[in-house]
This record gives sequence, structure tokens and C-alpha cells, in this order.
Amino acid sequence: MDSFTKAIKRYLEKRFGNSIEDASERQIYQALMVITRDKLAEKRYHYINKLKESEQKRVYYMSMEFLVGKTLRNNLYNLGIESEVKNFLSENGFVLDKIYDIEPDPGLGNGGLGRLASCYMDALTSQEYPITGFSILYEFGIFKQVISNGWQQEFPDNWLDLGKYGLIYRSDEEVEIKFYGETKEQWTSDGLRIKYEDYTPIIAEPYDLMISGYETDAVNVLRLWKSKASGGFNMRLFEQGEYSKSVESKAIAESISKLLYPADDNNKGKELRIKQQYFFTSASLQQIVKMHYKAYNTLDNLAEKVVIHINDTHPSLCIPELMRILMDEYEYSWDKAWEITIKTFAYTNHTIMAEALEKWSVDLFRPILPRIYTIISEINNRFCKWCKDIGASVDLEEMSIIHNDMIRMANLCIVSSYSVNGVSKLHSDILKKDTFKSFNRIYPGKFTNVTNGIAHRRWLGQANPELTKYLNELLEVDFIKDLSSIENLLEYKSDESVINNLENIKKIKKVQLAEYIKKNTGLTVDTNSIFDVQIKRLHEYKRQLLNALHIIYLYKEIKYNALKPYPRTFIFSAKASSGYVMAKNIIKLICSISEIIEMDPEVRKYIKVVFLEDYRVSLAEKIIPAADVSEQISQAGKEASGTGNMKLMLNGALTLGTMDGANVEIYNAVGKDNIFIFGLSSEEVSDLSERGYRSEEFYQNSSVIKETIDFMRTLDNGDSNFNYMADYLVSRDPYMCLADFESYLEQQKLIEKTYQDRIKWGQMSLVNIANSGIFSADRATSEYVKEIWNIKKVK
Ligand code: OAK
Repeated sequence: MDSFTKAIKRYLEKRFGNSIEDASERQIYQALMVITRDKLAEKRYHYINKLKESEQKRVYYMSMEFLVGKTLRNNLYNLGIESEVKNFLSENGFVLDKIYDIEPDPGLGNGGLGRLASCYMDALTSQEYPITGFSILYEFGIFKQVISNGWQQEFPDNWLDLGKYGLIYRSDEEVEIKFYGETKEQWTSDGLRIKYEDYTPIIAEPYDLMISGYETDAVNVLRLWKSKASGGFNMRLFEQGEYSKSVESKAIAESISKLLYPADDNNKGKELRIKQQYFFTSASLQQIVKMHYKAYNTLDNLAEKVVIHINDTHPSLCIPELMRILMDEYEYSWDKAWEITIKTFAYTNHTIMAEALEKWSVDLFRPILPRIYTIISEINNRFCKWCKDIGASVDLEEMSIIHNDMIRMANLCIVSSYSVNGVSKLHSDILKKDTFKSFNRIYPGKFTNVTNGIAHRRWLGQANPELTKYLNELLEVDFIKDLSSIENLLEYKSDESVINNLENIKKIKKVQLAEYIKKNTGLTVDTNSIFDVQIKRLHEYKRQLLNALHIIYLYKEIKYNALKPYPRTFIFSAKASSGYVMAKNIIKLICSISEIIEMDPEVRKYIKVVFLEDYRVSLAEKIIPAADVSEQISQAGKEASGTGNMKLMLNGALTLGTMDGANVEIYNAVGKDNIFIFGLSSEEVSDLSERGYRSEEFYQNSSVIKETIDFMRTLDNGDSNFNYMADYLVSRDPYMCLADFESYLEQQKLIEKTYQDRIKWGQMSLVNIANSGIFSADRATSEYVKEIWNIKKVK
């Protein structure tokens, strides 16, 4: 530690010519980022040497998204030097929390899938497993959301400005990626070779982000690729006076890593998106293969030493890229290359939403990646032939990789990987029984489940130090090291003083959040009210609209039926994909409700609605510890797993949910008396949709629905969209909000009643915390390690 503080002083002197007394907060921030990074890089050096020596198997985790969250606090915490740094800074007049605030959230992801990737990197590193993440160094991460008159506006997120201090540029490991052009078969003295002509080269520059583990020597790396033109600007055009053209190709090349696509669970065939996918998969594969060859002088044993994990289908071009490298660069035959390939890849599916299953039109794809297209097409031909040969009564309409001139990436992944997993039991069952049933028939045993998990060190240890400290003292076990030991808390279920202490901690976190709300929205919220939280991407299937409808119902009851409910604060935070009109309408609706209530002194005594803008990891860290109720109300069968549900449970919130995704497993873990479940099951949803769902019937047949929707219309003031949304619910309601409304209402009433029994609520909350051990990312990643990857710790 002494050396760490000395390093800070030295950095300030050398870099800024400042002593610590004269330094600015910004300079302290930079010093801390750089010194922490370099300290981790040094640890990494020793770790990687041990790994190389042991010649053991490694995992490469491919993901278009890593929602890293702020790194500085996580790294200091993991290095075990947070409190010393804090003291050192405070002795010199600085507040560490204010320094943390300077760091931007590296928003290199949209939501669940990206955050999961980061939770897994953290958990695997803490457990000393060798894993490398690969993704893109987006110059602009997920947009910054500003709410203006209730409507979402998007602004660029220039995170590298301050975020760059965590990265290490590895100029020695640049690679070239080839787009467009033509490939020709050419006979040479060594046999048939593939020759590329007229292609457009793009350079991938590597930047490494160190991933630290908790109290361990392990340091893994997240490698992020940045695109740049090969050869800078065109000198010939420049000399001819064509200045703008001369830099055009440079700009086009750099556009590849310019921005993160802000669409969550939605796929629109975009040329730039294909380029992004091939860019980072080709760069990563080239590097993996090169390193492997250097270490072993052969690629014959690639599948023994390497697992490449594909995080949803976005990195699926890894598969044909490996085939290409093996055949075109290392002269393997098709059969040998294929044998290696299908033993190397494992694939996780994160959604069954039809619009999210990636498909590329052949016409768009083939000119950009001619050789890769040929390989995919050949994989498909051989797969279809094999199906016929085995005589399986298989449905090639459903299974063919290329169908109706579209390339179906999930099919490519299933055919080419040795393992396919879903992310919760229910979701994995749906994959097997429904979405990919024909594949499951011909590949028995290939489909498995690994229920998601969360990095509890961040989501409890760092986000809720008050609760962590208390539990540490109470339980006298290191549950931060091993979350399963948190179940010892169950012993205190009948201990009122423990229940009271937990309640007091919740109150502290609510007060902190209330301050944030005041500062950011101007709203004053009652910290004795129930904090009812729905925070996640804005998507119709997640049904923020159902939540809004319940608030409208309460408003009506308070105003016209003299209802005096126990006070509640409804907290929302969510980003909508920029092109998703209905999602933006739902945000507008929520903001309009918030405004109307705020203007009504009769109503605002009881209920308040807060929409916190710019949902991101660091904001989630503030909201989650303060939540009483965790709204997990997706239409059953649609949410693959959810992970926010786990973070909230771990922090003592009670789940109000449908039997969907991992809610089902939360229900099993805590028992029916410690959760609020409502709504149709996934089978009932399928049945109803097969029979034909007509929301209007629910509207006509239920007085409470009718009254609520009719009341909703009366709120429309021309500037709001109450009428528009009411029409939508009555005429379409694609995710069946109306079908579930009454049973939702019933559970909401039960919540209100239960909350007032402070001991009972406290006990339920305790049971939730105590049973959250299975949702640690340590458990989830251990399952990947044992069941799928078969790797060992680096000792
Ligand atoms: C995003 C883009 C395409 C496909 C899936 C996603 C995605 O984020 N899916 C989410 O993944 C999470 C992690 O597995 C799950 O918890 C969410 O339920 C799922 O929607």
C-alpha cells in the first residue's frame, strides 16, 4: 500500500508537476486510474506466465457487449486497498467517492446480456479461471438519455474522454481484417489455394482492460478492438486536390467501431452491424490462433486447449472465420477443420423473441464477406445432407441455416457448437421443447441450462457496504468470498433485533436514494413509503405498461373512491432503443403520470412516480439497495432469465413477478410465502395466443379494467398520450397486460397489506437475502466451468 500512495505522489509530480496538496480532483482521478491499471498489468504478467507454463485450457468469451460498469472502485475493492486509499486521500483533503464520480460508466452494452458478460468476467477472475473477453472498443457507448417534456432524447456518450486511462494500447498485436473483394481458387504447387483479390483491408487495434479478481493473484483481460484505416488517407487523391475523398476511406474504416447499436433484443439487417461482427470476431480469432500456434506449433490440439464461447449469436461469425483460417491459412482439409471447429465452440442463447433471432439476407451479406459466405453455405449443404443421410424425420424448413435467402445465425451456432445453453430453467426448456425442438431431437444432450448469476461483490459488497458490513459482523463468515454461506442468516429469522437492523439499513439506503432523486428530478419522496422499483430496458414484453396501469388505477381510487393507500413511491429507470416508438411512448406515459400526480396535493400524499433518466450500471447500484419491491412482471415465457431480479433479491427487495425466467427459480428458492406471484403461466400464454387473444374482451368483461382505462382517457390533455396508449391496450395489447391486470392488482394489494406488518415484511426480506446464494455468478460460472468448458484454475 505504501508503494501505491508513493506511486500516486510520483505520478502527480511527473505528469502534472504537482504535489498532492496542489492537485485537482481530475488529476487525482487520472493518477488513480493509471496506477491501478499498471498495478494490475504487473500482476497480470505473473498470472499469464503461470498460465503459459501450465499449458492449460483457456476460455475466450466473445461478446458484442460488455457492460463493465465503473472500474476504479471495483479494482480498489478487489485489491483490498479501498479503505487505505480512502484514508490517504482524506488526509490530503480529497473524498474518494467524489473521485469515483468522475469516472464515466463504460457503457459498452445495452442491458442484460452485456452486464452478464461482465459479471462473469469478474466472477471467473475472482475464482482464478483463465478467461479472456473479446469485444469492440466503441468510441460511443450506449447513448446518454435525457428526458425532455417526457420524451426520451439521445445524446452521444463520449466515454473515452475520461475512460481511456483504464486501457492499455497493444500496438504490437494489430491485425488486418479483409472485407469485400473476391476470392479465387488457385492451383499452386501445394495444391488448391484460396486467393483474395481487391479486398478492402481494415486494421484492428487492440486495447486491453484489466479485469481484477477479489483477493486473488489472477488478472484477466478484456480485449477491445478499435478499427482504423490501413494506410491512413489517400495521398494521390490528396495531391489532386480531392481533400474530402482522400480521407473518406479512413472515415469509413473508423466508423466500424464508432458506436454501439442501441437496439436490445431486436435485429435489423444493417451493413455496418455485419461489419462490426466480422471485424471483432476475425481480429479475435486471428489472435487466438496465432497465440496457440506459437505455444504449440500446431493447431491439431486447438479444441483441447481452447474453448470459444459465443454470447448469443452476435459473434457467430467466429465459426466460419475459424474454418477459413484453418483451411486457407493453415492448409487443413474441410473435414479436419470441421472436426476441430465443432469441438471448440459453445453457444449461449439469451432470447426467444423472434425479432431478436439474428438473420442476414444473403444479398447483403455475400458481397461484404464473400469467402465467409461460401463457408457458411458449405456448412449448410453438408448439414442438410447429413440430416437426410441419418434418415431423421427432420424439418429442414426449420433447421436449414440458409432459408429463403436468409442466413439464420442461431442455426449456424447450434450446428457448429458442442454445447448450447439457455439462461434459466424455464428458458432452456422452451428452447428444447419449442424454439429449437427439431435440433434437440437430432442432437440429444447438446442443449443444457445454466441459470444466470450476478457478481455479488459488486451488487452487494460495493453497492451496499452498510448491509455487507452488518452481515459480516452478524454471520462471522466471509460471504463475500463465498455467497452460499449467506444462508446462515436464516437462523435469525425470528430475531426481532436483526429484523430491525435490516430495516434500518434499508432506510439508510432509501434516504441516500431520496437525496439522489431530489438532486436529479427535484422531487421529494417519502422515505417511509414503499419503494417500488422497475428498472430495466424499456420493452413491451417487460410490461412497464402494466405497472403504469396499476398506478393509474390507484390514482383513480384515491381521487374518486377515497382510497387511502399506504404511501408508495414508484421508481422507474429505463432506456428505450432509439427507433422503438412504442417504448418511447411508454416512457412519455410514465412521465405524464408522474407530473399529474405531482400537481395533485390530494394524491401525491399517497403515491409518487419517479422516472430516473439515463439508466446505467452506476445508477442501478444506487437504486437496488433502496428497493422494497422488485417488479419482474414480464409476460410469462418472454424474459429469458432476468438478472435485476437477482440483484434486488440479494439486497432484500421482495419480488412481485410472473412465473417467468429466473423468477421461477427465485420462487423455488424462497418458497411461495416470500414472493408475490401473479398472472398467466407461459403455457397459458401460449394457449391463449393460439386461441386468439382479444384484449377488448378483457376490457368489456372486467369493470375494474374498463374503469381504469376509461379514467386513463380523461387524463389526456393534448400534450400527453393517454388516449393513444388506452387505444393501444384495448385494440392490441400484444403482451397481454389486460389479461394479467386483475391478478396483478390482487398481489399489489397483498403487498400493501404485508408491508405494514413490519416484522413479517422484514422476515420475508431476510429469507430473500439468505436464499440468494445460488444466484451468485460464482455458482453460474462454476457450472460453465464444469459442465461446458472443462477448465481448471491457474495455480
Ligand atoms: C440482447 C440482444 C439480443 C439478444 C438478447 C439480448 C439480451 O440482453 N437478453 C437478455 O439477456 C439476459 C442475460 O442472459 C437475460 O437475463 C434477459 O432475460 C435477456 O432478455
